Amino acid sequence: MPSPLTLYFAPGTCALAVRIALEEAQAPYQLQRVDFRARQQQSARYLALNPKGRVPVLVTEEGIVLTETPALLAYIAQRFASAQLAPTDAVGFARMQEVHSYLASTVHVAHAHRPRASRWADEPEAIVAMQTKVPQNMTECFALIERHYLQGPWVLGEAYSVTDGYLFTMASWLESDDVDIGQFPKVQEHFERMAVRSAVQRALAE
Ligand SMILES: N[C@@H](CCC(=O)N[C@@H](CS)C(=O)NCC(=O)O)C(=O)O
Repeated sequence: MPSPLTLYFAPGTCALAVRIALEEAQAPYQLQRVDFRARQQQSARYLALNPKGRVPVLVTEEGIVLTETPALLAYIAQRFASAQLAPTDAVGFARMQEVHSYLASTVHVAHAHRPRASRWADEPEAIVAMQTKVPQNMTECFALIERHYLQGPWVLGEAYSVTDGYLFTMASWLESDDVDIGQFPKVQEHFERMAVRSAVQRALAE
């Protein structure tokens, strides 16, 4: 019997997007919770698995360690291809990667300036200045998503994909970033439709 996939995660993080994808794919997987309060992501044992000290990490059935949310989402979509969680044509797949790259490199980083501002500066005034800017930056990111990326009814159009759980995860951070999701009617409607999907509810359960 092959080992199930193992997802290293912490609640409230981008690992939720991967967990949603695993649930949607009905993949056999087990969870390993990383305790951020105990700084377990910086423990020698965890750093041996992921030297970046971040979640998510996905260990495949063959024992291969994968990191970076866009890579994990593409892997799950291809490994469980029958679940049809990603476009198979070249342009559709590239568009999915485009959205994932934007979420990972721009939206996630804009959000991280609130809880993780000390990554970028040491001076308390600089940290406060960066945190103060988060609502504006997140508003600009979601205005762009609303106008250009959310095709409807799902992010990539008619077909549901791993991208939907990724956008849902980032949209779930808006409230704590002091951004009213109601400014973005398509994002809000998508968020509400996602929240009632059974795979999403299973992924949110502890
Ligand atoms: N580029 C990575 C970012 C991963 C990341 O920053 N994860 C955060 C949680 S959302 C984390 O593990 N933070 C722990 C820390 O900063 O100590 C990805 O997209 O997977």
